This record gives sequence, structure tokens and C-alpha cells, in this order.
Amino acid sequence: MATQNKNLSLFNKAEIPSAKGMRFGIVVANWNGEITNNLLTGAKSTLLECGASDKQITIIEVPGSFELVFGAKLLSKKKFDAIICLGSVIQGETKHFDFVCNAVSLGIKDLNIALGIPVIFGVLTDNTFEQAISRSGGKLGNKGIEAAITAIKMAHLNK
Ligand code: DLZ
Repeated sequence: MATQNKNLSLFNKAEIPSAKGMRFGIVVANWNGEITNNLLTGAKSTLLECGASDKQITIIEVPGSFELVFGAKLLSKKKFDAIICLGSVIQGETKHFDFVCNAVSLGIKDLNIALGIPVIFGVLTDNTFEQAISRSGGKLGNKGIEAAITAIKMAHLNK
């Protein structure tokens, strides 16, 4: 699972299927907004770079990562080829981290089973703020980019 010393966000556009004509929903959590804004920038710019148009990308915000599942379910009422969930959960002094991480990961898994479209898990689960910075446009890449590439690939698989 470790991405230490790897930057998985460096991608060759020629190897990614085109996102032209595809519709994407993005739900982004406001908690740790500095991090999630960077994830959003990475995801949106990657979809555009791969051929999606601005009009075909719908973005909604939710307060925290726990609410990502509800946000994705709301988006699923409209016609999207894939939905991307972006959040950042950072370990604190209490067990909140575990509850939020468990709820959002299992919730997104459940949506993948229940809905006919892919729902992508673009949620950082870090021990420290510095680790989150590294994975949202820092030295370990931007997981928003990787979430967007996964969304494009899964949308094609689902065609
Ligand atoms: C309450 C909380 C805490 C402590 N930490 C985070 C976090 O690191 N990342 C995140 O996205 N959200 C956090 N939240 C908020 C919860 O996700 C949720 O918004 C609240 O518990 C209300 O349901």
C-alpha cells in the first residue's frame, strides 16, 4: 500500500482512455479544505486534460468525509459515468479517525455494489498533516489525479 518513493500521479496521457463525452460527478469534503482543494484541482484538471469538458463535470461540497457517501448518493440520481469522492481524514487524539475512515470506505464500497456506476475512493487517510500535504500535490503526487484516472478507466470498463 505504501506510496513512499513513488509518484503514482505521473501518468502518460496516451495510455489513458479518452474522457471525451463522459460525465463526471465530484463530491468534495470541506474538512481539511487546504488538502481537499488540492485533490479537487488535481482531479478536475486531469479529467479536462483527458478530454472531458467543463460542462460535463459537476462538483458538490459536503462538510466532512463522513458525508461523502450521502453526497455521492445524491449525485447518482443524475446521469454520470463515474462519481469521484474526495476527502482527507487526519489522525487525531480520539477514535474519530477510525469511525470516519471505516464509514466512508465501507459506504463507498456499498455504493459501488448498489449503483450501476463506479464510485471512486479518493480519500486520504493520513497520520499527519504533512503526510496529507505530500499526497495532495506534494512529493508523493496528488491522489486527486489518481482518482480521476481511475474514474476514467472504470467508466470505460462499464461501457
Ligand atoms: C469530526 C471530524 C474530525 C474530527 N476529523 C475529520 C477529518 O480529519 N476529516 C474529515 O473529512 N472529517 C472530519 N470530521 C468531520 C466528519 O467527517 C463529519 O463531517 C462529522 O462527524 C459530522 O457528521
